[in-house]
Amino acid sequence: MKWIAPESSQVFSENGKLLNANGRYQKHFRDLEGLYEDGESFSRMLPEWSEKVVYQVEDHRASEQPGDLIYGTTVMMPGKVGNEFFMTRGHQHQKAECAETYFGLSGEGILLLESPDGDVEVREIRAGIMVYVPPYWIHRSVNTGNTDLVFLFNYPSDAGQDYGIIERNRGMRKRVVTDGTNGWELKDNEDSVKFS
Ligand code: PAN
Ligand code: ZN
Repeated sequence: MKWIAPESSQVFSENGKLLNANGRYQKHFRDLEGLYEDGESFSRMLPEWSEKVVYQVEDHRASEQPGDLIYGTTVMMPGKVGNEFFMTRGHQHQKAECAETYFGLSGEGILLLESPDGDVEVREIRAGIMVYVPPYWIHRSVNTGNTDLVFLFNYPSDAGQDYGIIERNRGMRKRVVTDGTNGWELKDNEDSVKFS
């Protein structure tokens, strides 16, 4: 048996840099068409925003062996499309029984969670807060602040991500919008097929 070597990684809280990352990807504004309720605002922003990186992920993957772990960081830009805060695509794990942890490094945001029964939960993400994503819950992070939101995540190597579940449900049941002052509030997504 060839043993996987232990490793340590330096993580920078302000910009999410993970020094020994061996995986990374970026999401541009243009990649997120159809995610936001206000399609007109999205189209209006497109010329200026199209090529901007709205979030990026760096991770460390030692192996794909069941039982192994992937860890990494996400950095999300602040901003809104209409009243709705910038967010990730969101997903359920392909192996839905796989859990995950998020740990806030800097900025302010929330993790929006939805159970298979349609229960919605929200947990704050900010420096020093660990959020546990239980098996089966759909999860999406939202930057509700004015600065980059940076967090660390950790999940099983064989978990995978099912992005189609949110599309099939025509969105999560709740949207995260400005409350008109400096905060956020949840708003029903009337398009959601599970909405009742
Ligand atoms: C995270 C997310 C990451 C980007 O690593 O994948 O924050 O969000 P989307 O995958 O929804 O675009 C995670 O939850 N992994 O399982
Ligand atoms: Zn996940």
